[in-house]
Amino acid sequence: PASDPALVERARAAKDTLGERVFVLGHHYQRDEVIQFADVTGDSFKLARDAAGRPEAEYIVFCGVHFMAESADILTGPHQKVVLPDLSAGCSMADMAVLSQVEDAWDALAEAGVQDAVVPVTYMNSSADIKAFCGRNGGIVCTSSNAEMALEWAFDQKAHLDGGGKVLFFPDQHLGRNTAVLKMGLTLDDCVVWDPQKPNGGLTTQQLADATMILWKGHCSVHGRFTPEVVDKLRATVPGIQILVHPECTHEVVLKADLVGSTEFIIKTIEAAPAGSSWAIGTELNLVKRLANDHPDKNIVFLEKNVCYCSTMNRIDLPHLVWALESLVKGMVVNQIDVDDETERHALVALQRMLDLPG
Ligand code: CIZ
Ligand code: SF4
Repeated sequence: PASDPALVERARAAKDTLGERVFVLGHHYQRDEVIQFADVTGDSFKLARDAAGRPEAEYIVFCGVHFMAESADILTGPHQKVVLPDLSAGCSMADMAVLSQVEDAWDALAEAGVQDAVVPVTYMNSSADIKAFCGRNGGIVCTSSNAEMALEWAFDQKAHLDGGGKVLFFPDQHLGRNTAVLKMGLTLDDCVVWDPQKPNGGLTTQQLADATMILWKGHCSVHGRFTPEVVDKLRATVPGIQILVHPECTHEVVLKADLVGSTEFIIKTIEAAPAGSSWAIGTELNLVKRLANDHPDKNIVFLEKNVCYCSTMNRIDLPHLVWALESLVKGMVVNQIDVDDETERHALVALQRMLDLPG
């Protein structure tokens, strides 16, 4: 449905009034009604970088979810204010790794006598205090575009140890497993899953000693729902269809796909695809619909009908954006995301390690 013309007009007017003072970032999974007002679009990594490249903008309005706005706040200057148009736009995956749980796991690794060999690696989709934990404990942040390089970096930190190092990877077990097994040459047997709901993660000391990848039991409530069966069905019914999925999908789905990669990779792949080619895409629905609209010469379908939008991404709608922008016009900064200095300092260490990765 087209967005309400009166709201479109109000958003435009507020943006015009604010001019260069405001910079609006739009994540690929956002609604079209919001994306039309984004100065730039991107995945969480690109948006954080874009925000850092706009020191003249007094206000960064982040159309995405909470952890992304936190990362933007960490990577921008103290004079810049980051606004999240709806504070309830969280990420269920990020919420699956709570700092106290991660600290408990860390202590358990010490008790098992393996902590010295472990490097913590957190996916960008985590809260600022989890990133700060990684900064304080020799760890690094990664995204779905650079997870392989981040794991290589992590194992390099412990290359001097007999038997090498281990990685504690959170919150997304699927990205961790897919990267370890499909990119790093590890086997499924090298991976164990740490369940924060169970004592000692549900693992024995021997299992912790033997594992190379300790995967946090977290997942994305959207990407985790695609199934391998639907891939088989599509291949049987649409000749020549290619399956393109995000690495947050389960290992079984990724194994059956033709191509796997970050949202930026998915977009580039579709842009480069020949006219007439057929694609089933396993990522958030707003992005898949936009790709289908923008490429009418290609046959683009959503991988699985039963999977729906990311409900928290969708909380940012045009009324919330208008409210945030009009408040700024009146000099009121609503829904500011302000990470405390101590957390910011340590989180920046882990983020900087990622930004310093080659490539
Ligand atoms: O699933 C997400 O939220 C993704 C892919 C985020 C991002 O942009 O890295
Ligand atoms: Fe979180 Fe998944 Fe939504 Fe991304 S798509 S914000 S990982 S719940």
